Amino acid sequence: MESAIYVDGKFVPASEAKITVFDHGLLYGDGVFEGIRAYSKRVFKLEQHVKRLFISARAIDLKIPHTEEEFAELILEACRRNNIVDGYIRPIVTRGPGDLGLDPRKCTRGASVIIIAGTITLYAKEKYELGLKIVTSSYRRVPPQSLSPSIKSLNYLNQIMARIEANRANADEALMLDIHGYVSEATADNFFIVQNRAVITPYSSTNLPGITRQTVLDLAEEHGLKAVEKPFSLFDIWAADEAFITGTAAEIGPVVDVDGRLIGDGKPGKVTKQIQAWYRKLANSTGTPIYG
Ligand code: PXG
Repeated sequence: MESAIYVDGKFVPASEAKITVFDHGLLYGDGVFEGIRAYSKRVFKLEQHVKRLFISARAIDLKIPHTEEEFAELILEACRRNNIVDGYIRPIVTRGPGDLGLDPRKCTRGASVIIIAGTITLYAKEKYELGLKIVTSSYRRVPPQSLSPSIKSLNYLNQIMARIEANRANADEALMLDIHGYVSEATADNFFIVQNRAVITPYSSTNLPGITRQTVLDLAEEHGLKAVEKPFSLFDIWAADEAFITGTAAEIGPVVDVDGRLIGDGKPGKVTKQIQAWYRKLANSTGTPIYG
C-alpha cells in the first residue's frame, strides 16, 4: 500500500505528494526539517523535536502556519495514517512557492509543510556489532559565523561533501572538525568519546544540538557516569577508550576506527554498549502514544 504524505494541508497518496518546482526549499534550500523516530507505537521525544523545528524556523525567520501543539498532532496523525509501530517521521517546512530570486518576500503564499512517515536505515546492522570505520573530512563544518550549524536547515551540502569523501575512502562515516580544528560532529550524527568513565562531547555551538546527544548526556549522569561538554581535538580521540556517534536515525553507533587508527582495542566499548542498552530501553518505554 502507498504511504500517506501530508502536504499543503492534506494527506495524499505518496505518488500524488508533490510540490511546485518554484518552492524555495528546492530552489534555495530555504527551509528546515526534523527527523523523529517512533518505537513500539510511541513517538520518541516528540515535544523536543517539534520545539527544535520551531526554533530552526524562527532562526531563519520562517513562520510555521501551526502552533507547536497542532504540529505535534499532525505528526501523530501522519503515523496513524501509515499504521506506524516503529518508524521514522520526516517533517519539512520550506519557505514555500515564490518567483525566482532568493528574497524570501517572493514567497507570498507562505510556508509549505510536508510530513513523511516511513522508515530509515543509516548504517548496516552489523556495523552496530562490529563498529563504524570513519575518516576525518577535509571539509570543516560550517562555522556559526557563516551559518549556525545548530539550525536543522535544508542546506546539507557541507555534510554531503564530507560524506562523498568518506564514501571514496570506503569509510562508513565522516568526522567533521570545526573551523578551528576541534571536533564538531559527523555528517548526520553527534560525536562522543569515552575517557575514564566520562562521556565527552563538544559544546553544541559548532554542531547540531542533537536530541539523542542530550538523551545520552542525561542517561550517562543518571547511571553515575560523568557527562561532559567540552572542546576536544583528534588527539583526544586517539587517546580515548571508546568513541561513538549519536542520532535519531543512527541511534548509538560504536566507532572503532578513525583514519585507520583503532580506538581502544578496536571493538565497540563497554560503556558504548551500556549506553546502547539504556537508550534502547528508554526509546521502547517512553514517548507520546500514537494510538491514544
Ligand atoms: N547532526 C546533524 C547534522 C544531524 O543532521 C544529528 C546531528 C543528530 O541529531 P538528533 O536530534 O537526531 O539526535 C543530525 C540528525 C534524515 C536524517 O535524512 C536526519 C539527520 C540525520 C540523518 C538523517 O532525515 N539529522
